[in-house]
This record gives sequence, structure tokens and C-alpha cells, in this order.
Amino acid sequence: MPESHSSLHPLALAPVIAPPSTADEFVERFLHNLNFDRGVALSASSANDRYLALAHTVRDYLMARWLEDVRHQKEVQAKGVCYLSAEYLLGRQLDNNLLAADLTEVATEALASCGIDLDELRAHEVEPGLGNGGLGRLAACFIDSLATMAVPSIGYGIRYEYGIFRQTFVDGQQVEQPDAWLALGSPWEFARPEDAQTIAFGGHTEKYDDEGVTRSRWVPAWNVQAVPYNYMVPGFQNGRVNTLRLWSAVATSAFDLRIFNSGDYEEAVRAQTYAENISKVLYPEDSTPQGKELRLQQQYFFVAASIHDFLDNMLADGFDLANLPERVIFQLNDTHPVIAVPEFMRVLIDERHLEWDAAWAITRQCFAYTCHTLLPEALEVWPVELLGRLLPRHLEIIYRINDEFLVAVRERFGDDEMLVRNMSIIAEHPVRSVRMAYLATVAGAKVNGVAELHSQLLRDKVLHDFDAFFPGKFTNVTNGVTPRRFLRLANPELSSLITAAIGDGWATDLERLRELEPFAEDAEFRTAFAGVKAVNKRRLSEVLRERDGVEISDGHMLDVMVKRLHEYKRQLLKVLHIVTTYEGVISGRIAVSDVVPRTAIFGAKAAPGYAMAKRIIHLINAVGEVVNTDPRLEGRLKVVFPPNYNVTLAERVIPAADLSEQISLAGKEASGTGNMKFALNGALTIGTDDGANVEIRELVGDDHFYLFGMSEPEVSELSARGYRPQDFYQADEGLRRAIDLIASGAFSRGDRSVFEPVVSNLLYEDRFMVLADYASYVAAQERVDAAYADQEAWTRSAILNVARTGFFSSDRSIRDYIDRIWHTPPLV
Ligand code: RUG
Repeated sequence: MPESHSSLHPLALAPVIAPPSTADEFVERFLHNLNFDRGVALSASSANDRYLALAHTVRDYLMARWLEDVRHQKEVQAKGVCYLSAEYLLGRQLDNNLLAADLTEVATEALASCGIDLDELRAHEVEPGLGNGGLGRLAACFIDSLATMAVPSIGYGIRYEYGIFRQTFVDGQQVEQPDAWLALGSPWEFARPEDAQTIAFGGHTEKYDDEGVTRSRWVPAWNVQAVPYNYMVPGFQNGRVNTLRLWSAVATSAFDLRIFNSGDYEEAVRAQTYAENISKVLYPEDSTPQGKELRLQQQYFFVAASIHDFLDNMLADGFDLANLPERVIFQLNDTHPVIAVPEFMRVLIDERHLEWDAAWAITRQCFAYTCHTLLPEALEVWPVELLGRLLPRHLEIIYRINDEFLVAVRERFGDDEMLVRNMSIIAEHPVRSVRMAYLATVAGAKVNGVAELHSQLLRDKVLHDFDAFFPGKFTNVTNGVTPRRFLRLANPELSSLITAAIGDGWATDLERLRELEPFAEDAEFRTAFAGVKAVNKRRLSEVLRERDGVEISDGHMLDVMVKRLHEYKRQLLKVLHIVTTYEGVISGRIAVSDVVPRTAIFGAKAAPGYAMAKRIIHLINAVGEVVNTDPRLEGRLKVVFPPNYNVTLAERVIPAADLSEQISLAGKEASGTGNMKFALNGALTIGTDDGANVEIRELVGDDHFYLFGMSEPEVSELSARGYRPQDFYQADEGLRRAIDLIASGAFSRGDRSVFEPVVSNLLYEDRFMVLADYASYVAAQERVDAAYADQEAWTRSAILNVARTGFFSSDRSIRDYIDRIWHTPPLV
């Protein structure tokens, strides 16, 4: 504080006070923000002005709590979580923050008195798409739960200037457009350039003598500034506000100036662009060497900035680093932040002058790792050549960690060279590389999978030797989703119905949904529940009409498959089912009157460099075009594929769904979280015994879940026997007809070549065994059709799905993390 307290205005000494939340006060604040922040009168304001002024008003209400929480967390120095994640798929903020601050009603009334419709401003917000899919959305759910449960924590990540691409379709094919989400301003962020960190790259290491001890140090070649942007993460109506800190890359001025002064302006701009590219785009294309390098830069950039930020700014003066394990746990969300491990060691040893053993003892207690996959190709490895060029000191540290680990492995398991090679953090083949999942496993205090089956398969297969070496290190935390966004906000009608039945409080104690079970037997409640579904279907229909010019027919079962496009998720299986029904009708083997009216809704983005996934998107659109316009179907089968599926659209689609498609090959989907959102909103699942489907089925019961397909052991067995997709093609007439119809060019205006790669892949490779599960899937769909005919029974099942899936709240996941991994009690 600049002056002695006695000379300051009393207001300067007062804590920040939240404004009273009356509609009049709200109007006053809103107009003040409109006039003074935006510089416009209400009469001249644009929708963007009004949205920004509203966002600022909501911020004002949260500010006092936020400042107080930040102060309090620093003061008490309780153990907290640093959640390190390259992705946060946040969704729109306005509605969430209004709900958290309990201001929705006041804001609605206040805006209405100014002639403004809150819905119009809601629609104006561009969601920050800083994630690709489930992993990023999980991180967003977790920070919501951490704040709601008052756990001392901070989320760290990257403020990508362009988030996940905006998907459009041209002639049915995916075209990616940049997602300029910041173009009209982001009212939820607070830039803190004064808290920037300098992040170094490249160069070499050198040995030096430190009082008779030879040590190594890093002499980097270039650096960038990491500028933090803080975001409020309000807890649900609990007066708590946590922080999400996202880093943005800015060229260092020293770097620029040197080049500018030498007169080479082009070089200066090039250098600036190079530095700032680091936070330019979410997951840049990594099929080129340049893309890969940028991705490693991104990862190091954000974890190095976060570790420094924590050590420099969050610890009390004179903090003894030996006590760090009682103060912090860094949770590594997948392999993307794992380079934090050698960075932490480097900081402790090279900058804070700890000995190796002391630094390693601390590090091993301060990190924990969540693995989100079983697909070998998704476990990141970095070529030693690249890592050594970009982060030479880190590579030295990794080598030493590995050397010491392998000594221990040999001591324990003997000189089994194959085992040692298999467990080495350094892979020798096909290119010498660092296996980041292994590094995280060796360094982490705990390693968790994200659903029971997934965690079991990690222990039994992917990381089997590590489980034997580190007994007790592996655990499970089944994923969860926040009921605030995915029930309260996405499904207000169902929320009201639930509250009317069981009272308030379930949004923070989701197991209370169990109290709904008896209502499944109550005809009046069932009617009300079915009414809510109908309202949600109408709302979705309006959204799709306005957004995409698409109509959803009344009375159709909404059969929904929304998730990233990946072969293992098997959108192709769903396509084959649609083609089977279509082929049955046009060939006259199925009477059209026997087709249960259905609309299949897809939502899926394919990674820009994933050619097969893009072909599958093309196929879905092509099948839709034919099926939707063939009069022989009499409108009883429709395919709808709105482009650019994102969190905002999810919030409309999920509450309207009748049937949730969770049809991955068993053993491939780590967990899934969409599956939980659908069940919680009263959709019935058709699914394999994979990921969290297993737990969903156990909870809702076999009668309310449509199981099909091989189990994971059956998949392994078939694979070991030698899977031959042609055998299934030959043996199943329906399958043959469906594949032949696609191959014939029926969905590509007679051009057989268009989908030839898809057909060939199915017949000769079919890595994810679509053909093997086809018959079982079609049979399960027939059971769905039969069940849907009895609407009372269907609604009963839907209610039981809601009542029995309270387990999947992300609050429960966070409780499990606290109990099994973090040991960070909530702050009172
Ligand atoms: O594919 C998984 C989902 O099964 C899971 O639900 C989600 C959150 O745990 O993470 C997804 N995931 C996995 N996203 N990226 C990866 C690659 O490791």
C-alpha cells in the first residue's frame, strides 16, 4: 500500500464488498458497465455490448468472493491441487456463472426492465473451445466440482488463441475453419502481464564445478514470455471462487529489440510469430515434424510457467521445500503435462540447489498421473532427438531417472533384458524416444485410470509390469460430470421436476436422485417426465431449425451418437444399422409401416489429419442425404448431422435424446462421459461392455440398458485367434447387403470409388471389429424398437436411469481423488 493507512480513504481499506443482489442494483451496475466499460448508451448498444456489460456485472458480484478466496488460500497454506491440463473445454460461461452466483432470476428481471431478453445475450456468447473432447470437458467438470466443494486448487492450462476448429460441411465433407473465439473480446478473463514468466528453450548443457562437485546446467538459446490470464471458477452457490490460469505466449521484448535494432524487421516479425505460435492453436496438426515440435513446446511452455508460478507466488515466505508434499499435488491430466516432472526436478536441483535424492523424494510425492486411454498410439512418446534439442537439460534428467529406475528393476526382477527394455522410459525402437506415460508412472505417487474396467486393463495389460513393480500405486477414479451444467443448466424442466419430487439439494448431492426411484411407479410423474422430454425435443428442434435449417419430425425416437469421430468409437456400426434398415425397406423385405420412426442424430469432429475419420463423416452425410429424401421411407427414418458439435449444442441435444449410442469396441473407450450425461438426462443406453458403460449398466440394471457385442476378453480371444472380417461378411446376409449397398455407389451417385477405402478397410482390416459386433448390435436395436413401442415402460426405464446414476457426479470423482490420491480436504 502506497501511503500510511491513516491517510487513506476508508473505502480503500475496506474489503471488496459484493453489491446487493436486487434487480434495481443489478440494473444500475449493468448500465454503469455498459456506459463506462463499453462507452455506449443503452439505446445505441449492440448485442455484443450488452453481453459484455452483463458479463462484467456478473463478474462484479463474484469479485469479492474471488479476491477473498485467493487471499485465504494463500494465507492458510493448506495442501492444494494444481491441476495441469492442456485442455479445458469450458462451454459458455455466462449462464454457469449466473447460476453459481444465484443471480439468474435477478438478472432476468433486471434485463427485462431494460427491454432486454436474457436468452438473446446468452446466445451471443462464443464458447471457449479450448479442448478436443472428453478429456478437456472432464477438466472443466473437475474445476467446477473443486470450487463447489471448496477444495484449495488452481487449474493451469493454455490460452489458445484459436480453440478447436469450427467444423463446416461442404458437399458432406468436413472443412475446418479457425475458431476466433476471442474476436469480440472475452469478458471472463483477467490478463496479468505483470505476473509473466520467462520460459526458455533450446541451447545446450554444460558442466561446472560447484565446490568440488561437478554439476550440470542449462544454457538455453531462446525464450518466450508466458502471460497468465485468470478466469473465475465459481462454486455452485457456496460463495467460493477458484482460479483457472491459462498461459499465453508473447515474444520477449529483449529478443525482438535485438533484431529490430539490427534493422531486420522481417526477421523480428518472424521471431515474434514463432514465439507466439506456441499458444496460437489447440493441438496443431502433428503429422508433420514441425507440428510435433510445436506441440512439445506448448506442453513445456505451460507446465514450466505453472510450476514457477506456484513456487514463486503461492508459497509462504521462507517455505521449506522439503515440505512441498504436504502443500501441493500436481495432477497430470494425461501425458500432455508430463514434461513437468523433469522441469520440477530441474528447478529443485539447478535453481533451488537441492541434491538429486532430496529432489527426487519430493517429486515422487508431488505428482500423480491420470491415464485416459488404452490405445497405444495415444500414449505420447517424444523422439530423443527432438526432446534433446528443445530441452537438453530435461533429457539429461530423464536419462538419470531412467538409469536409477532400471537399476531398481534389475535388482527386483533380475537381469531379464526383455523386461528391462519393456519397462524402460526410453524406447529404442523404432526411434529412440521418451515414453511419457512411463515417466509419469515412475514419478507419480499414484496412477489412475478413469473407469473400473479401464483401470483394471491398465494394471493387467498396458502398464502390467509397473503394477507388479509398484504395488499399490495404481488406483481407479471413475469419471464424472457436473450436474450443474448438465442437469441444472441444460435441462431446467427436468431439474424443476426433480426438485418438485425430492426437494432441493440434489445438485450438490447427486446420490439423492435415488429418491426418485419410487416415482417411476407413479403414473402422474411418468406423464410429467415424458412431458419434459417432449419439451426438450421441441427445443432441440427449434435450435436445429434456426442453426442448420433442419427439421425433426414429431413422434420420432431420437437416437443420438455425439462424440469425436474415431474408428474405435464405431460410428460406422451405427451407419451400418441405418443402411440395413434402409436397404430392408427399399428391397421390400421390411414393410415401411414396421419401421419404428427414428431420427439418428450424429455430432462429431474428425482430427484434421485423420483421413479415415473424415471419410466416415462424408459417408454419414451421404447416407443421410439419400435416406432423408427417399419417399419409400415415408419419413420414418431420418439422419441429422449438425456440423460443429460443441458443448453448447450438447446442452440441447442430450436432454432431448431417447437413446444414447455408446458402441465402442470393448476395451477401447477408457471411460466416456457423454454416456453419463445421457443417462442422467433420462436416455437409455445401447452399449457395449466398455469404459464406464459397465458401471452405468451395473447401476441402472440390465433391464434398462441395451447391452450388445463382445466383452473385452472375447475381443482379445478373437484377436488372438486371428480376426477375419470377411468371415462375418460372408456369414451374415443383412451385413452383406448393407456393405454391398455402400460399395455399389448408392450413396455416392453411383461412384463406387468414393467410399471404397471405407469398404475395403471394413472387409480386410476392421481393426475395431465392427463386422464382428454387427449382428449383436442389430439384434439389440430390435429390442430397442420393441421396448420403445411401450412408452409407459420406456419412461419408467428412463426415470430409473436418472434415479440410479447420481454416482456419476464429478463431485464424487473429486471425492475419490481426495481420498485415494490427493488428501486435500476442503477449506472451511
Ligand atoms: O477417450 C477418453 C474418454 O474415454 C474419457 O472419458 C475421457 C476423459 O477421461 O478422455 C478421453 N481421451 C483420451 N481424450 N484423449 C485421450 C487420449 O489420451
